Amino acid sequence: MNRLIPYLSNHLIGVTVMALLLKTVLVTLISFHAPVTTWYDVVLLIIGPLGTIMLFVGISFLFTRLMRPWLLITAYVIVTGLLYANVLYYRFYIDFVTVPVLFQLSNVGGLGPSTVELLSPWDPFLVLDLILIIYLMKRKRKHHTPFYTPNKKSYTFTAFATIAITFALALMQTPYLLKVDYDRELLVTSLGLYNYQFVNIATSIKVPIEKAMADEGEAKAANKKLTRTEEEETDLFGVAEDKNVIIISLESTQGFVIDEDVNGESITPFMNELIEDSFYFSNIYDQTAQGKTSDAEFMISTGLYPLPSGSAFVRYPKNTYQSLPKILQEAGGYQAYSFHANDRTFWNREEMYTALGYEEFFSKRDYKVTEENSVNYGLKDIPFYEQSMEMLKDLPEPYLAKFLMLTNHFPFLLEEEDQFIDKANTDLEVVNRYMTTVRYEDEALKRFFELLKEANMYEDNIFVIYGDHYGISKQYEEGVHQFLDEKDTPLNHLALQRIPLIIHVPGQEGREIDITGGQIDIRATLLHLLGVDDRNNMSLSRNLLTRSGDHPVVFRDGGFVTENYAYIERGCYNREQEKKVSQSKCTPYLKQARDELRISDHLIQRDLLRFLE
Ligand code: GP9
Ligand code: MN
Repeated sequence: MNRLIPYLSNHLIGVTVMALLLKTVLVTLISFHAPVTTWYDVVLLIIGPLGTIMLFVGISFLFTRLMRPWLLITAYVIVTGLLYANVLYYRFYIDFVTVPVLFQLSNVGGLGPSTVELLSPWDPFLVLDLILIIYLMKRKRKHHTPFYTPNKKSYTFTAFATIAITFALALMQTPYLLKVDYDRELLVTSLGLYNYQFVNIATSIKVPIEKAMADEGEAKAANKKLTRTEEEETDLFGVAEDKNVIIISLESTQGFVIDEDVNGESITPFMNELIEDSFYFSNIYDQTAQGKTSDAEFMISTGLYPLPSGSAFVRYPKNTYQSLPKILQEAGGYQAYSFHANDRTFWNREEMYTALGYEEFFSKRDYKVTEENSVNYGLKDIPFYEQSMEMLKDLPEPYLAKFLMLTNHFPFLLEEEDQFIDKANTDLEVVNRYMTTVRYEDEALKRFFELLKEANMYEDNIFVIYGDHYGISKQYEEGVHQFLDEKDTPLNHLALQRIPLIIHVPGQEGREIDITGGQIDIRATLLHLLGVDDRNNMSLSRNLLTRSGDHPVVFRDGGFVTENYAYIERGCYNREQEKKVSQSKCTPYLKQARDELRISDHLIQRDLLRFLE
């Protein structure tokens, strides 16, 4: 002890760095529940915060020796403050503070009166190290020992090198890390809470620059290109006028499961029955890209295509959109709500929902999520609906309520008690399990309808139920071909890209509509059924009840499918003849596809809709 105290006192900078590091590591483990399963994780956990802490503390070198103790304390307060702000924010939002939130303290204070409730008796431990630091400083002053500072150059080099190594290691572990800037949990656990702020800052600089390049002329030109003249009248226009709208996103649900069974037991018994009394669109294709669930939500809300890379939800949440909630609000005084028992920041939903005009987002924090009622990504679909009902009951009408299901998500995990059918019997376990999670999803849907009926809330809705994207990726598709007893051909692969689309209006007679269409068309179709004229809106969505089978359904990679032709995997196919044909047959459609994608991209990336409000 006799030697230790003077030693620590001499190395005050090192002591401060170590104290802040230790605290950050403990908080990351205990408060943020960082998953540490490998040695690699341990290394990242420790070096992640180290470089940035060193930089903060090192700022004191830039000033006179007299000021250094004060600057050291300032660095301590900043780092501890950032850490504690995140601890509090995380306790409430299960999320991390972003730089803009920090600058708008009222937002962090958005915790408001509940902040007191968020305090824990353990919190004072976060500043326990301050006692040691102040004691060491006082001792220094008493003994008139100089304020020891390490060599500036090597210190700065070590700090930057540590940061660089952290990024390199994190990227080696998760190569797409910087592309998923929506996944703050992953960023914080890979890069450390403080390095994550760099990513945060970089993102917030890039977006406004791209936006600044746009002008009004461009917006008008795009608007002209989109003006539609087709006849839109059908006998179904307005059949669901003034009804509440319930939109259900079936997680990872592909069309092939409909009417299929495993060992004689139906995979989707409820949906099969529902289809009998619904408009069932049997040829609708998945058009999502890297934004997956959020891309489907984006298309349905905006009538625009997903982005070529990344998710529009993540990259353009500050844009102006002519969204479904806004159109319905204007046309019929609707208010829009989204129900999804996941973190608010996943796919940046919280922020994007505001831009899209949602009134409220019922997310994980609004549900009782326990180990017993969760599987895989979180709350199971049946308790999800049971709990959602309680919130739905209180909403003012008319409402647009969107429900995002979750259980049928890769890798399709389910407890024994929730398995209502046998697994399939293909060579691929993932595919075998998929049948059981789809069956569970179907059961949850059935439960939701029962609950609505029990509460006398069933009749007054139009239900739009759609598969959000594929569940079985190309990697496992062989198992599906095996299940369906078909060959692995490009056209069979294309057929598997279909998702179910069921539009149910209680009281309306069911019919199958086999027009070739895409998810982007859901919006125009729904508006038509609600009796809302969509022709003046800037969207690429086409009404499935009037759509031409010759108009290409555009995929994000530039491919397409029409009634007769398809362009996939760089080949042009005649679908009826089931054979590859000359590229020239596809050329006009390919151009149309490119044009549509270009207009959509410009509208989003240059935020053109803001000029046309
Ligand atoms: C999670 C949900 C599922 O919130 O969106 O994620 P995804 O299907 O997009 O991977
Ligand atoms: Mn999904």
